[in-house]
Amino acid sequence: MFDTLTDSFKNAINKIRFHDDEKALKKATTELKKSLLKSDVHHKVVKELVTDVERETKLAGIGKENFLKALQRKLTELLTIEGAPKGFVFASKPPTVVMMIGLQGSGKTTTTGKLAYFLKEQKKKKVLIVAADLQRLAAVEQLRQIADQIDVALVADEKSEPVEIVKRGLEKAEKELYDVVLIDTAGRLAIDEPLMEELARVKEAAQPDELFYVADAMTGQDAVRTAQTFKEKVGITGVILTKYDGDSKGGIALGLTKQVGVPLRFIGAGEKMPDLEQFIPDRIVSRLMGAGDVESLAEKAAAAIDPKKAKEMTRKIKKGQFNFNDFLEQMEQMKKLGNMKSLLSMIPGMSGMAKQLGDLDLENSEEIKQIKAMINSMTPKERENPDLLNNMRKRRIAKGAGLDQMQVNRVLKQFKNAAKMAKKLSGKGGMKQMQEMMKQMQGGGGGIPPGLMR
Ligand SMILES: Nc1nc2c(ncn2[C@@H]2O[C@H](COP(=O)(O)OP(=O)(O)OP(=O)(O)O)[C@@H](O)[C@H]2O)c(=O)[nH]1
Ligand SMILES: [Mg+2]
Repeated sequence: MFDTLTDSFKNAINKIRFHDDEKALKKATTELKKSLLKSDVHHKVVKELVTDVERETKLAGIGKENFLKALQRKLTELLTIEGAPKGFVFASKPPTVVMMIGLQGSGKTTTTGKLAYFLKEQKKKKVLIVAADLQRLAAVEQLRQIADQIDVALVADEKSEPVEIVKRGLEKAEKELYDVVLIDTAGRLAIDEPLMEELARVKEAAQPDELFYVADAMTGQDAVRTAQTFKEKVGITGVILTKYDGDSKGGIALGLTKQVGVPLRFIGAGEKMPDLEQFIPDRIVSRLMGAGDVESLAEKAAAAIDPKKAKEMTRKIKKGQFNFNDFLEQMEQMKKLGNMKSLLSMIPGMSGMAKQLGDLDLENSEEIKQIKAMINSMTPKERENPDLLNNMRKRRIAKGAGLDQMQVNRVLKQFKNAAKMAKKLSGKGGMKQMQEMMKQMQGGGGGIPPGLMR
């Protein structure tokens, strides 16, 4: 997710040589400055960052470690507003009421769904969505589909009007003890008075704990300017940047908090419901510096993986009994974890690997499609016992899946190898083997040793 930025920092860090001197430091800061500007970080932010890091490194003594420390400190400072909330914060008395506001097409409705999904799956909260966009005809229907998909309650009525529907939603939340109420509002093409007036009325009725400004990251510095205007006119408590997976160079995330004076709280990087991440400064800084974000990874995994099932799976793998049903179940769990690329970038030292991986889509890759088609053509017995598959059965499965027998053989072989590998890794010394493998994959190049930053 932060590929370009992480690369900028890595390149600069590597410019500080073993024999450290002013020249090496100058080279590093020049490199940093150049690449941050290229990633779309605002020039004032870049200047401040580079000047401070340079000064602090000199004060502490020029060297890689001091440079890293200064950079880490400055980045954290840039992304933090003293006393402001980080990630999602619950009101002291439920329900926590959140209003989503922003320009047309910025991603309010999708992000409302993603946030509901995050709160339900990761925080185990009871969430209610209120459809207060009654401008656009299809808006309510769009939200209804999202709410159905993630199985979250919705208050909607096409014939009502925004303030009315918000009141109804709050009453329901009060009565039925919801933890969080998320209000999706209408967007406009540009900032205009009628929109601001409507938002002010909805705000008055909702008395929200949070007003999240949803901004499209691809609009670059425009996102910062509109956020400033919404802050002045309606008031906002946080910003959510969407479409971070697109062509955006990502630099906007670095300057936004400082520029707007309101913290960036979440980042959306994909169209699917799990593609939303909390923006917690020290974790993001760790990731930017190539040291991963083990905490977020652990949180995601803990929420998505059922410990009982995981235990059962490990037992099967150890006994070499991993079958096709288990495979399908694992795929379902993986889906809940969200985008593979962003997961990898949370593992220390793996950000380079995440980049090489490109946009691997677990659900839609050709191989996964083939495996799924094959599994669908199997009888329940065959799914449980891959050893049953003799030539006759393979021919039948190939036909049913629309593949030729060679493809079926190849997939089966891969499946068996993977099961064997998993068995090996789950045994004694498995963890060590895994680490060796990771080291080889990274090619030993360039990254900061994860321990260094702690
Ligand atoms: N790639 C990508 N697409 C996104 C992301 N967030 C939203 N989108 C897409 O952006 C488009 C607009 O999103 P909506 O959620 O409908 O935007 P909105 O702000 O509710 O729009 P209005 O209701 O018309 O004001 C949709 O096609 C979404 O799928 C994201 O993080 N990544
Ligand atoms: Mg919408």
